[in-house]
Amino acid sequence: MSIKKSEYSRIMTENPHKSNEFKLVIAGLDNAGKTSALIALRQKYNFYERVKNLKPTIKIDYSSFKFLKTFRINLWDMGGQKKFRKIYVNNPIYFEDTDYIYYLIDVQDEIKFEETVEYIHELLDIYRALSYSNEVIICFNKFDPKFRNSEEFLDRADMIKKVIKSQNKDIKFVFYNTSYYDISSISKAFSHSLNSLLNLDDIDDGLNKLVNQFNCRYAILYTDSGIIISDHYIDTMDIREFEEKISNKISEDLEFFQRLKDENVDIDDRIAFSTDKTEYVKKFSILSKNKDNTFYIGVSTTVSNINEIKIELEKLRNILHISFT
Ligand SMILES: Nc1nc2c(ncn2[C@@H]2O[C@H](COP(=O)(O)OP(=O)(O)OP(=O)(O)O)[C@@H](O)[C@H]2O)c(=O)[nH]1
Ligand SMILES: [Mg+2]
Repeated sequence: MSIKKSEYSRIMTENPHKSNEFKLVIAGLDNAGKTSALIALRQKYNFYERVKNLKPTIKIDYSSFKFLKTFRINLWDMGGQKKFRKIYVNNPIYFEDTDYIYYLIDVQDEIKFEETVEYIHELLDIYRALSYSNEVIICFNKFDPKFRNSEEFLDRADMIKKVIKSQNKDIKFVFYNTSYYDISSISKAFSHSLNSLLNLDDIDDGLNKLVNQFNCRYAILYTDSGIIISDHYIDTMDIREFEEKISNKISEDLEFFQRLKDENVDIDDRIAFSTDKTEYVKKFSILSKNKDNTFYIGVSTTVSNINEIKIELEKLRNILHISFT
C-alpha cells in the first residue's frame, strides 16, 4: 500500500484543498498501534491488505485512497521510534497542510506515559506554529474490549487527558478509546475527520439512529466499488468477524446487483431471511455534478422491522441527495 516516489512528490507539492485532497497524519510513540489501526481501516475501505507480521514502521508510510470520484485521502503513518521522531520534530515541513492529526497512545503501556506526553507536546508546538485549527484527535489505543470497564484503564486515560488539556487550553481536543479488537471503535475515530471533511455528518447520524431505533446488527452505507462511507454496529466486531460477516456480504450484494444490471433487470433492493435475522440492502442512484453515483445501504435486523426500515431508508435517500449534490 506504500505509494511510489512520483505519487509521493505529487502529494508533497499539490495544494490539498484545491484538489479535494486531504491529509491525515497518524502519530504516536513506537508500538502504539498506528499501523495496525490503519490496516483495520484499510480493510474497511476495501483497499485490502492482509494483516501481516507487523514490523515497526521505517520513517513514514504513505498510503492513499480515493473516495467517490472526487476525493483523495492521504494517510501519513509516522513511524514512532525515537530516531524518526527526532527527524520530524526538527523538520516541521512534514506536518504542513495537515487536515487532521491523530495521536495514538498505548493505554496498556504505563511506562511510556511520560514520553508520550512529551512527544505530543512537541507536535502541538509544531501545529501551533502552523496555525492548525481543527481538533486534535487523541486515541487511547489498545483499549481492548476486556478493559472497557476497567477502572484502572479509565483512570489512566483520564489522567493523561487532564494533563494534555490543562497544558494546551488553546487547542481543541477530542478523545476516543480505540482497539484493534473492535473495528467500529477505530472507524468511529476516523469518521470524526472524514465526516467533517466530506460533509457526511447527517448521513452518519441517520445510520446511527437506524441501528439504535431498530436494534440493527449493522447499518452500512457503501459505494459501487465497495468503499464503506459510514457504518454502525450494535456489537463489537474484530477484523476477522468483519471480514466474515460484512466484507463478504457486501461483495455478494455488489455481485448480485451487477448481474441484474448486466441483464437489464430493474430491481433496486434485495432481502435475505434466515432464522434469526433478516438482511436487507437497497440501491440508490444519486446524480451529483453530472455524475451518477450509486450507493447501497445494507441493514441487518428482525423481519418485523423491515417495513418501517424501508420508510426510514427513503428519508436517508433525501439526506444522501443533499450531502452529495
Ligand atoms: N492488544 C492490542 N494490541 C494491539 C492493538 N493494536 C496494535 N496492537 C499490537 O501492537 C504492536 C505494535 O503495533 P504497530 O501497529 O506496529 O505499532 P506502530 O504504532 O505502528 O509502531 P511504529 O511503527 O514503530 O511507530 C503489534 O504487535 C500489534 O499487534 C490493539 O488495539 N490492542
Ligand atoms: Mg507502524
